[in-house]
Amino acid sequence: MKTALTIAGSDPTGGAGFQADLRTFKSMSVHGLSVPSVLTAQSTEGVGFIEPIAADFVSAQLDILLSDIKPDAVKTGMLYNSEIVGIVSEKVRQYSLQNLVIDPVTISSTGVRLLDEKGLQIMKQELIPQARVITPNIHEASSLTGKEIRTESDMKNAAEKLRESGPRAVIITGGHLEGKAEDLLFDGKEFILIENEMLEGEFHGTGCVFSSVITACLALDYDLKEAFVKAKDFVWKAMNNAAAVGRGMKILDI
Ligand code: PXL
Repeated sequence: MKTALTIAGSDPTGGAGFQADLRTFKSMSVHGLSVPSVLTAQSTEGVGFIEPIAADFVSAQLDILLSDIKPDAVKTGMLYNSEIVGIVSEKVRQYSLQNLVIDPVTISSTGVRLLDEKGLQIMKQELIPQARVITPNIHEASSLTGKEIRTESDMKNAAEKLRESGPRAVIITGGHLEGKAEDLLFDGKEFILIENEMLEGEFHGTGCVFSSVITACLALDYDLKEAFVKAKDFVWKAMNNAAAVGRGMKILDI
């Protein structure tokens, strides 16, 4: 059985965070491993409080797990601060973790900051260069490059710039360009753009689920283009069947 590890935050709603990652891995028939990096108090209406796990304890979770199991793929989600980003980068290097997918979670859909400024810098310097692929949304791609993204050509420029920072590939999701939802893959050679029509409504956890499908696909030995097509299709279907389990954002049907 293939295994995938998520190093991510806890979302009690199960819509995002490691709970959504594990549900996605399960639905892709990959065994999920999980190392929580931060706890959140939240509902479908938004994030209330954030409690990071002590970096030493993140480190202990990784050491004990990784000295036993070598995951076929690994993803990172919400890491919150520079200490946690630093430990995760160190452990990725120490255990030569392969198929690393970085979802550079920086801000929640409701506007709460999920990675501090120093954490963002360390992520750029130490973690991103080790990635097989990074999967920022448009806003995260803007924070990482320091440039606003409005057009398809801005998206392509951002993908090129991000790839220069070291990952083998970049996928920018959630372009809202001319009424279409556009996702872009750049692997250093070609750009692949996939378009869908926009769906009405507020959805929670789309980025987590998208990057988890990519991670599961890499664990299953898909190539990155196949993984990209699969992830886009998976999220599209899960959004179409999303449910309002609370008063706020809809949760994807994984
Ligand atoms: O969707 C980004 C995200 C990731 N991880 C956790 C979150 C959120 C958004 O709220 O809470 C734990």
